[in-house]
Amino acid sequence: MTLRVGVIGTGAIGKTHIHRLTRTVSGARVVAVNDVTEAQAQAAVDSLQVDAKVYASAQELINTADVDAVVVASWGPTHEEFVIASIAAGKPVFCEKPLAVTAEGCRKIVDAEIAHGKKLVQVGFMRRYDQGYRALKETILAGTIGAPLMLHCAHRNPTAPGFSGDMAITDSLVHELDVLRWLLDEDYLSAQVIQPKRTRLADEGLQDPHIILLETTQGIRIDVESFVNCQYGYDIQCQVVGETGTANLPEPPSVTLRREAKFSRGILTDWKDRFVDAFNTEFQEWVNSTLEGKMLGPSAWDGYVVSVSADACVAAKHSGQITPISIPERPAFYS
Ligand code: NAD
Ligand code: ISE
Repeated sequence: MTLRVGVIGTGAIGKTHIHRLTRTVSGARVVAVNDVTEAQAQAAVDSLQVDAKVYASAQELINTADVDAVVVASWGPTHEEFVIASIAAGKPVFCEKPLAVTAEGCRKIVDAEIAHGKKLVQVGFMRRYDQGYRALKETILAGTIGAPLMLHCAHRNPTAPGFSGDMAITDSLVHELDVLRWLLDEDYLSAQVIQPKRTRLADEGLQDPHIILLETTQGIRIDVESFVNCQYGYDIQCQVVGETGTANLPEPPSVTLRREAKFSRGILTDWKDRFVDAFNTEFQEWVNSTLEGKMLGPSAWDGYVVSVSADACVAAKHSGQITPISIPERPAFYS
C-alpha cells in the first residue's frame, strides 16, 4: 500500500520534504501540495517533477479523499490550525516544529487528539532519528558511563537571517529541549538564561550568544551554548558526563587532511546537510508506522512540553532569574 501525502508549505523545508518523500522514502507518494503563494506551490511541483495536484486552500487539501496523511511545513503560526483540521478529518499529520507557537495552542492540539481517541500527530523533532544521538542514548542506557550527571551542549549556526527577539530559543533551542529530555527520559525542573558579551556580528538588537542552564527532575545539570551567528559553521555538540566516563555526540563524518603543514577536517555549514540522514529516517519511520496505523514518533505531548519549557527559558532570559518549569501530569493517552 502507498501512503498518499498532502504537503502544506513549499518553502525551504517543505521542498526538501516533498523531494525526500518522492525520491528517498519508500511507501509514500506526494499527491497534493498547497502554499499560501499558489505559484510557489506550482513551481515546487514543477521543479521537483512531482505528479501532485496544487490545492488553492490548505483546508481543501486536508479534507480531500485523495489525501491519506498530511505534512505541515508552512510558517509556524499556521501549524495549530492545520493540525487541528487534520485531527478533525481523522488524518495522520506530521507537523514541523513548532507544533504551535504558544503552549496554549499546543495544549489545544493535545486535547483535540485525546478527544479524537487515537494518536494522529507527530512533531518534526528529527534529532531523535540522528544516528549519533541514537548511539549516545544507547550508551547511556547500557550504563557504559554510569548515571548521567551533567551535559555540555552547543547549538551553533553560522548566521541567523531573519532572527529577532527570542528566536534563538523558540526556533533553535527547541531542538535541544526535545532531544535532551528524550536522551535522558526526564523533564526539566528549571531554567536560567545568561546573556554573555554580544557578538557584533548579530543583527541589530539581537542578543547572541546565550547560555541556557537547565535542571532536570532528577537533578542533572545541563548547559547549552546557543550561538546562532558563530560564522564558522553549523556545529551541534553534546557531551554527557556520567559517574564513570563521558560520552560525546559523534562528529559528522568528514575527510581529514594533512597538507601545507596543517591537519584539518571540514565542518558542515547547513542544518539541512547536518541532519539529512535524520530527516530521511524520520520520514521513512513515519510512513512505515502510519501505514501500520500507529504513531510512534515525537508526539503532540512532546510538542507541548517543549513549548512550556521554551516559554520558561524566554521568561528566564527576560527576568534574569532561575525560573521553574512546571509540566502538567502526562495524560495516560501518551504514556
Ligand atoms: P519558509 O519561510 O521557507 O517556508 C514557509 C512556507 O510556508 C512559505 O512558502 C510560505 O508561503 C508558506 N505559508 C505561510 N503561510 C501559509 C498558509 N497559511 N498556508 C500555506 N502555506 C503557508 O520556512 P521554512 O524554513 O521552510 O520553515 C517552515 C517550518 O519548518 C517552520 O515551522 C520551521 O520552524 C520549520 N523548520 C524546521 C526545521 C528542522 O530542523 N526540523 C528546519 C527549518 C525549518
Ligand atoms: C531551524 O529552523 C531549524 O529548525 C534548525 O534545525 C535549527 O538548527 C536552526 O537553528 C533553526 O533556525
